[in-house]
Amino acid sequence: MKIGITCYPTYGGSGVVATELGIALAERGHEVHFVSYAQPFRLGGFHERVFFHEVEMEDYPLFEHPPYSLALAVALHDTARKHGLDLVHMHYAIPHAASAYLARQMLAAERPLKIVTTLHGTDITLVGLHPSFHAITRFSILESDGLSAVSSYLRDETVRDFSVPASRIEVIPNFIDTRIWHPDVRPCHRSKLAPGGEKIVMHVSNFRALKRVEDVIEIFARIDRALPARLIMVGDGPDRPRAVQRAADLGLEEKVLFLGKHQSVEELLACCDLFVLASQTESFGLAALEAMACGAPVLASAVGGLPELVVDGVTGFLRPAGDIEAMAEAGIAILSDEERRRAMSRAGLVLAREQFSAEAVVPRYEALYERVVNAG
Ligand code: GMT
Repeated sequence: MKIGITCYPTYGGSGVVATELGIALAERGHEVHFVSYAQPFRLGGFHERVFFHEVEMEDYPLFEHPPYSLALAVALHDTARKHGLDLVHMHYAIPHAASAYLARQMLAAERPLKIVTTLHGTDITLVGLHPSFHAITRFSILESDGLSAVSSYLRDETVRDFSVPASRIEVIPNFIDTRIWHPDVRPCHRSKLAPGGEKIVMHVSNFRALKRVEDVIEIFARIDRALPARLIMVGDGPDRPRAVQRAADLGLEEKVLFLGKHQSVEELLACCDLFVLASQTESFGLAALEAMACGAPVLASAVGGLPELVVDGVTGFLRPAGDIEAMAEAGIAILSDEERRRAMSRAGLVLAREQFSAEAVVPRYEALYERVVNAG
């Protein structure tokens, strides 16, 4: 098939999944055309049958807010026309699904163009709910020929808040490439991150408010009182200064390392003893899956789609969002019992490989594409 993919190209789980999907589809013989305002950051190097088309935008003094949605519609239309795309797959509904709808309408007189939209998270649970976006989000979701959501939780939210029939949304979970995300990634950085042999606690995110990064610091402070540990904070975003300040206030500057954005997160996760994701909401929690695939037990909030990924008491622990004491207690329970920690690590690895690998998940997207294209 010839498939167009649009996603946010910068740091973020939806862009990561879209990029990995495109690469996996190309490896399986499909021709993949990424259409976005910049090259997706995980799309480094040459991949056979993968192409990138940058959305061209003309700046004009009248435009305080340049109309990216329109430029994207034109780029999708042109790419579909020139390369004979069978379908375009939009990751994150806003504004991508609306741009795809426009492209389809523009092309309608010449040929059909099918649209698949994958709902990822705040397109449904936050941004899409705002009155300025709700109607267009609902319209463009309903106009898509195929729909998927990354968790049952997100499907149910979409049904409830956008009145989309549940039967129209297929739940296809996110996935990881197990060639990249595995426990024995080299080089190993353990001796540099924890020179005294301390346990390594890790958090990876974009440091937005909903990630509750200050909670991560508080949880670590309690773990640190119980056993020798280091906290590695990976990523960057608006709440990083608050987290840095909280670590300083708690006298943890020597024990908490803020690494900022990192290109090879798998190298870090491979030496992680406990991954912490204390989010307020999370439709899936891709970072937690990446950690599991690298062999780290996960301590996470029992919110959104996280219970569909983390098996409480088996691959890690789930505790209420914001319950710092309960989370710290669970973290200490994992880190102070190496046999249990290893058992959780093994269980997480098996789950990641069996249910959330590219081999397990990508065929489900292919089946969705087939259905959409053959629907006439
Ligand atoms: O929805 C967002 O806030 C952004 C989005 C992203 O691009 O990172 O994150 C969502 O999609 C990811 C990939 O499917 C999921 O792993 C995240 O859980 C989800 N974020 C939220 O639901 C807050």
